[in-house]
Amino acid sequence: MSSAWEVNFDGLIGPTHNYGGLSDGNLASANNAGDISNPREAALQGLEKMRKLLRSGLKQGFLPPLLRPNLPFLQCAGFSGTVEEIITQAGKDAPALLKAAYSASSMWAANAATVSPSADTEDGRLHLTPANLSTMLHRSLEHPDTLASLRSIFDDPAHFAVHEALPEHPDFSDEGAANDVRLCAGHGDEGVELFVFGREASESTNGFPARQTRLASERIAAMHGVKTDRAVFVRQSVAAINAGAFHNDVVCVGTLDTLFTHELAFEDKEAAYQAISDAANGLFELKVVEVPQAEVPIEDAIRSYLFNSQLLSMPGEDRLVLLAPLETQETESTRTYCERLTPGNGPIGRVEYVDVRQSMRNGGGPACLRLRVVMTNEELEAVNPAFLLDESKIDKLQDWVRAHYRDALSASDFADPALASEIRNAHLALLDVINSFSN
Ligand code: SUG
Repeated sequence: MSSAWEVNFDGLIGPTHNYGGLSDGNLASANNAGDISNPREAALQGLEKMRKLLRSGLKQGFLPPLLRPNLPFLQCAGFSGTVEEIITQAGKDAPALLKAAYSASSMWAANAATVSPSADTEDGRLHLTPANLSTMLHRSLEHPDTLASLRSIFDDPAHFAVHEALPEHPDFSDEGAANDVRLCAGHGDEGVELFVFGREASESTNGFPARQTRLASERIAAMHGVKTDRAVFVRQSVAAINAGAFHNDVVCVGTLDTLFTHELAFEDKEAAYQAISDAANGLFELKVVEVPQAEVPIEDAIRSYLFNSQLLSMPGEDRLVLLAPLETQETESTRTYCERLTPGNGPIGRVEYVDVRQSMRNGGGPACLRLRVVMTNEELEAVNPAFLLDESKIDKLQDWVRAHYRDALSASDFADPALASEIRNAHLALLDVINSFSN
């Protein structure tokens, strides 16, 4: 087995975290719309989750929050003048656009990009493509800045290829790694890349939006040079999308040779398992841990985010650990399921719970908050070290959060231009913190 690490790059939760109700089909976002958020608590919860993984011996990185409000977007939408004038005018004429411009949605790093580790690609480089996130207005604003961020982190073309996002058209709707699962024997070995789509490019669907097209997944796999017999394209079930699984990672997670999935995640589950097994031929034997609808109804899976957990191979443990949100422990069917799961002989040996409630109330669990990047030792040497964390860097980021974040925020605060300058100052201070990490 060639050695490689799974590095989790978490989105550092930005100072404008708020409950905008912006995501149709995401029940948590709709149910908590208009509530007052606590950006400080949100960011501290996210950083504590990163600390927990570091302490378990895993490698942890971060992606900085994008600067908000997104003034270039407001300018393109016809607002002009000074920053104060743009914000005041947008607050009066188009509060919905101002809310989109203020969204901190880049925190959900699982949607930042699709990642193909070097073991899977024709040219032996690690490939990343930012997701165009074209289905939701507020999320479609992320990719140009995400591209810049990824290019500054993965900045050595000998090892990394960071592509531009796919064209912004509904035919190419792409939501990144949230709809992908990579399966393999060991992280450094060649793997199978499972791409889950909700619709064909030309298809219009009823009910909640299907945010990923098959065409988008296919073009990314081709662009990354994933070998055709190792790429699998599977359709997400309409039932799952309409129950609120706006990304596949709300009903399915996998790592190494294990796929942990709800019975209703895929349109044709037997065909999906068979296609993965066929693609894994000669590499590994697929283990499927399927949660029956009779034990955990899909509504409970979505409410509790059982599957939006991080499935981790921890140093010194021979079975996998499921890092689930506290809501999974508080929902009876999922708690009972987890209690029964671990004493068995299966691949998941332990469940731990983590508090990311602020993010959860917008539909983002532990798995949404991280982008998994499998990296070899040489790639780790080549990556920009400022974005790889140790505990003292986490302490410094927490100090920065405590100094600059509000403990209460709502959309009604956005029309005040003073908030924008407060946020800008916070970002300038963050740049200083990140610069200090490079030295
Ligand atoms: O895209 N929520 C995000 C949640 C993303 C979760 N990511 C994964 N499943 N990987 C979304 O729907 C809500 C923002 C608001 O309503 O203010 C939001 O964008």
